Amino acid sequence: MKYSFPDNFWWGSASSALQTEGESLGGGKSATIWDTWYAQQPWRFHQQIGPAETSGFYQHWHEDIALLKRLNHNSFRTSLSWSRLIPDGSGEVNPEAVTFYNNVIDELLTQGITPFITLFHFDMPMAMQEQGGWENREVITAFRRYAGICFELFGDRVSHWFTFNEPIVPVEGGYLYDFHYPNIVDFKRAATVAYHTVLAHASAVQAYRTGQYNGEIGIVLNLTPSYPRSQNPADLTAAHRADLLFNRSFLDPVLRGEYPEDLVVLLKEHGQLPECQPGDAALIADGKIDLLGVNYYQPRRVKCRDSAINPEAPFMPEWFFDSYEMPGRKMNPWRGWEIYEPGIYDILTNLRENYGNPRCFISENGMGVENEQRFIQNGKIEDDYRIEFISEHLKWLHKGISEGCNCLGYHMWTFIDNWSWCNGYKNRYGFIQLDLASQKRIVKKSGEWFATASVNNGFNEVNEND
Ligand code: BGP
Repeated sequence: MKYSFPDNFWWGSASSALQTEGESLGGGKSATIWDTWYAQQPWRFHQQIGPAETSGFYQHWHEDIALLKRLNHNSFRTSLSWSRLIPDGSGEVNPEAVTFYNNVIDELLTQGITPFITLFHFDMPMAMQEQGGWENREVITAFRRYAGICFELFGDRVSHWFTFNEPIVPVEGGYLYDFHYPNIVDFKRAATVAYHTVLAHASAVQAYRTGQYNGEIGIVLNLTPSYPRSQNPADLTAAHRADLLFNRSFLDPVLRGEYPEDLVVLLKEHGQLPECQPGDAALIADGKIDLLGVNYYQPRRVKCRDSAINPEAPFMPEWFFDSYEMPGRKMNPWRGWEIYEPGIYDILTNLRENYGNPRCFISENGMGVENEQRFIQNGKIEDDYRIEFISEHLKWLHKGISEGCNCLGYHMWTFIDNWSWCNGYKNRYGFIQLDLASQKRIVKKSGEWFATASVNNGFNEVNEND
């Protein structure tokens, strides 16, 4: 193989509970913020499709795990649903949920697929949100208890745990940019939510260490490299600040056990620092991880602001930078995201050079495309664009590994077309096509390509891979 990967490289994909399970108010599960928001404002969701309409993993788990096997996955990440396992967030455990997750974990293991389990993937139980969500420190206590229950129930078989998936996203969506419930725009509250999420993460890590389970614990971060428009000092400062706010606000605490000094100074200067309590710093230091999941979809290009700030407008991250549209950039027009494959290499190199080369893997990478039916030939979606997307990213990943980066695997987003939050089923990401109405599943060309790459532990140039 021209691009071959280290032995035991993780080939697989990622998904999440709410985006696949269905039965969003069945099987003893209670509402998450998504169920509530959808009930209140269904028009905020593409084609008014809500979290009850999914690929139905709650019913189809057995068949879906057989499909994972067919795609030659040796590992697979999904999340547990807090509101399914502990419907009121902090009380009784739901036995039906325990049976369901035991079945899933046992079947994955039977099929030789290592389960990677996330504890929180955007799906705050409504019962916890009603208490203030991550703004309330009591929710941190409830999360630690939930995490401990998961470790006790499943830690004998699950040895790769992740506290959070992309914890900055609920901060951005729920407290800055209005794409998650509770649709607040308030930087200080956003900063508090981010800070408390770091504390919740560290608290769960502590619980894991105390229990001395046989495995490792980490977190999944969406690292979005900040590229300045130019080497002009004003552009460099803008990029540095965007990096502090969107990447290092989580990356530094989980890898170094502390916040970057520059970030603290910046927020202090603007009166946006969250309230700290004695013991927080020690807790954060205990939150250092064993394994980092890196989600990479797109770069962030920035330039210095060249317009004045409206003094009446709410304080926002954009006080420090403007987005920059690089001429000639390659776009995924359906999702509106730039495709920049070297970004994956830059992230890994940054981790190697500046963070002690931690154990890590690519935990999500993918391409959401609208109306893929137009690419059907002989009953199958011929998604050559996705094969190109994957292989081009894998080449840069391969280069990173060849230079010494400690990257252990590559998981694609996602296994089967799934419910994408406010975007519903608009952009499809799966290796497997889902017919939502009939629930029929058909493997796409990219799924077959990936299955071959996994078996070969690598690939040649795309057209030579058959
Ligand atoms: C990541 C999330 C996933 C998934 C993916 C695709 O940020 O971890 O849950 O949804 O992005 O993004 P989207 O669904 O917004 O197109």
